[in-house]
Amino acid sequence: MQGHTRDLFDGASLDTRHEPLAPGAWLLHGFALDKVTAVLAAIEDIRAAAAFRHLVTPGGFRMSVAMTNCGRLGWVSDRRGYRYADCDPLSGRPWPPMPRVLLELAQTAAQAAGFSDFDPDACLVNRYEPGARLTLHQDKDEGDLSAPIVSVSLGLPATFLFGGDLRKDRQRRVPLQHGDVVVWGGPARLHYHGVLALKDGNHVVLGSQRLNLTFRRAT
Ligand code: MD3
Ligand code: FE
Repeated sequence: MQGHTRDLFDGASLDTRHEPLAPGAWLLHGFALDKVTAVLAAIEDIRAAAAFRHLVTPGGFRMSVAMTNCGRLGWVSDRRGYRYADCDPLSGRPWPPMPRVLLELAQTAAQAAGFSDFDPDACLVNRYEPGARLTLHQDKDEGDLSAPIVSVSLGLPATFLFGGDLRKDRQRRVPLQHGDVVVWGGPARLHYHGVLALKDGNHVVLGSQRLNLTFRRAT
């Protein structure tokens, strides 16, 4: 079913349409909205244990997006390359565990998109401030490319760029709002994608930032 809107007791509405973006890719509008308070509390705990930091690419550029991780493995980048690591290179300690509310959100979203046994072992948390962006790339550092990736957007809206299997393939622009969840797997798993520079703004819950969680099966 598509295009329905559920009314809440307080008169606010929860937009929960499930929009197919491409074979294997679904945009679940508002899927995370009813869990936002718990999700933000979980991110606060993660941030306290493993601070957001601007990683450096292998080519020596400081990323404009600030990152941290939770789960058994975390995605890191430095002059030596991109990889998953079981410890935070800033602290030397294991990444904070994946909070149950995050794991359950990722699994229920994957299931809604047709991926029934998603068992993520890594969650990358991206923080965008105005001007921050992610250039076109593929997510291919994961050992298990049969598992989908689940992405949760919070705070300021962003324009997502969503291409094909080749860098040169035509890109679609997909607006992502607070509470939206995207699941991509199967034939869409290696599609090129990116995020346009975040526009200035003030979000009622998160102020002038956007947070994005990506859940992956890294091993
Ligand atoms: C790919 N993060 O961390 S992925 C990343 O908003 C990353 O921070 C993005 O790309 C971010 O590697 C969100 C979201 C996404 C959504 C739909 C897709 C990626 C997709 C559809 C096809 C391919
Ligand atoms: Fe990506």
